[in-house]
Amino acid sequence: MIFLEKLKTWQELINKRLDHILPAAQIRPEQLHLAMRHSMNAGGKRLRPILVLAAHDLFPGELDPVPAAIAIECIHTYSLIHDDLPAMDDSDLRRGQPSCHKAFDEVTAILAGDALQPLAFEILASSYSENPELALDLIKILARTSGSEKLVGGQMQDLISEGSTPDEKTLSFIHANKTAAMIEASLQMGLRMGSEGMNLEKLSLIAQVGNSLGLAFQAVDDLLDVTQTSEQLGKDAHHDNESGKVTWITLRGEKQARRLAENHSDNALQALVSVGGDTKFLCELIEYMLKRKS
Ligand code: GRG
Repeated sequence: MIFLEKLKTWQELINKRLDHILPAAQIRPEQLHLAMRHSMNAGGKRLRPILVLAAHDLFPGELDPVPAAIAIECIHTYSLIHDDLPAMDDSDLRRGQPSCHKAFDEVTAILAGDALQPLAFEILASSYSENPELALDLIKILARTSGSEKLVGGQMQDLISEGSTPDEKTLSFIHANKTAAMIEASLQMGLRMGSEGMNLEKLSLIAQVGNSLGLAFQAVDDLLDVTQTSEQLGKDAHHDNESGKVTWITLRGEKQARRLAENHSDNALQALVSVGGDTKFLCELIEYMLKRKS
């Protein structure tokens, strides 16, 4: 199957399975479940779940990687809902739709984000209960990644740095934790579920792929923020500048930021060679993520 066809097939598979896993909109309190569904189904690219499936397919095994892929999308979507809140990035548009607090209200958006977090861990615990060691490893990876030293810590540092000029070390800390950690976790979880899932060396190498890919992803995200429109992005464009956010573009200019994205992407491809397995789709995905327009 050619790359774009496979990407679409996997996006559709994730969307379909997600619909079954999410609590139904009719379950009380309806407003909360509607809000969770609003943000989860608003049209995200599903890159993290696809990275889980792609990493699993390097050394495929007998397990179904889709629940783990959905669990990471739950955490990612919660982080977007909370990031959009007035107390954080204050964004009205997300995934081409009104952000959760705009479609509902702030209280509902906070609680929808809150509810998506335990849902992620419930999915992991119940979907892989026949293999408790695996379930525990997946839970550990996702819990650590979404915690105070990674996702939440990166977000905290980002928000306290707003309006000032963070040094390059601080900016790298923000990007490694706010953005790259979730991409790293997606690849690690995928590999952990495959036939080489107990190979510690490969797990460490795939984390390097994820770190480089995540840093490339963030640099591309910053470039898209200045080059694309809100319509093209499905979220508020030119937001970094308006909110006083420092990026590689502010620090080093557009040309250097593009070069940085390319270098990180090349590093990811190189590290992937050492992981081995059937790397074709994941290589194409890394290249696609560098060239993405939204
Ligand atoms: C609230 C704890 C907490 C964290 C928020 C997600 C996030 C951290 C901030 C959003 C701002 C931002 C630009 C983050 C870095 C890149 C990123 C995560 C972009 C959004 O991911 P995409 O493009 O989004 O994969 P879709 O909607 O396609 O899933």
